[in-house]
Amino acid sequence: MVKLKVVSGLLAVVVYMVLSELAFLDYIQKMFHSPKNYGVEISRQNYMYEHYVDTHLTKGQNKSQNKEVLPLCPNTSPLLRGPINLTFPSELTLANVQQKYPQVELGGRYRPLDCEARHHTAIIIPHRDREHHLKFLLYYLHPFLQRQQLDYSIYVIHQAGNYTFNKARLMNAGVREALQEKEWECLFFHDVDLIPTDDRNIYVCGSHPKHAATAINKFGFKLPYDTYFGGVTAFTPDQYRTINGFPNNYWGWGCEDDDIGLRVYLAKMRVLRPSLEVGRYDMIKHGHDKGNTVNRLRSKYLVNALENWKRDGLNEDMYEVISWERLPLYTNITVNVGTPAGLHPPP
Ligand code: NGS
Repeated sequence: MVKLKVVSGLLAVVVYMVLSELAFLDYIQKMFHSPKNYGVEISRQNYMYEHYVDTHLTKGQNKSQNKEVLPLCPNTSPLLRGPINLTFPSELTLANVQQKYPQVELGGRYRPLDCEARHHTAIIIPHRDREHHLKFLLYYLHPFLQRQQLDYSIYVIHQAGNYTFNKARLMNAGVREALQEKEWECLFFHDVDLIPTDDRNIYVCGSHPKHAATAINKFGFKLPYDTYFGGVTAFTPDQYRTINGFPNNYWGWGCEDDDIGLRVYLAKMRVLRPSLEVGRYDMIKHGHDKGNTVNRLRSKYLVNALENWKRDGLNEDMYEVISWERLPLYTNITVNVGTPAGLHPPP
């Protein structure tokens, strides 16, 4: 009798493991075999439409910087405008953008002047050699966030040197550095070439990780594949710690975003998404950067995510700060992320 129980118990464990493995492989399979640029509708089964804003994260915050206590900002900002059309004036300079937004404090920090913000968001932008994109992003992102009445700061994490780009390490560095400055309640990870075009896409976190860039012009304003988790995503610090942040070993273009999408799935969390009407972005056109060649090992890494995610990520210290500057429109943090041979590889 006891033997029978043990055997059936073991059998159940084996069946469970096989099913989990199959589900995992099916998840990965979809990323590689979905028709690119074709687009899919958001599946209601795996993802939740974000038709509400979680307020539980911010209850009772009224720590004004001034002596006078400001009233809390309204639940829905009266300044929202909905969809806008973008233009990219060729004569625009960073100095113009700076002049346009004098209310932004040094380091790219802003707080509403007439009410106490309900939400506190750090924007983390990985960067190298994309000054042109950065200028337009700052031009549109500052007023976008201000219309949402957020307390926010923009951190640009710049990879030093010429070695292949490692966006994932820059993200982990950005989180650690931003959280040293303030206990941000929400971390937004933002590609430098994506400009949000509808301010109803509120840059706040929810009870699950968020994928904000659901409808990018490049993909016909639809998801390129069901499990796409790239472009702009958001986590509370706790959610980010739960998935152990980004993996550190993706060098070059591709799949580091799929990897964190997978981590969310493996950590048994769900994904919040704005509707396709609201989660709209224009991608500024460009080719692959010289220093960001396609990572040919990316699928191999992704398949190993199941074994690696708890070991490789935010828990490892994979960068060193070279400089930290509070510029008028953003905080510029330049970091050394080294190479696969370490932070100071032998010459
Ligand atoms: C997918 C990549 C993602 C990437 C996305 C969009 O196919 O890492 O394209 O890229 N995943 C795989 O290759 C499995 S984009 O057009 O924005 O450069 O984010």
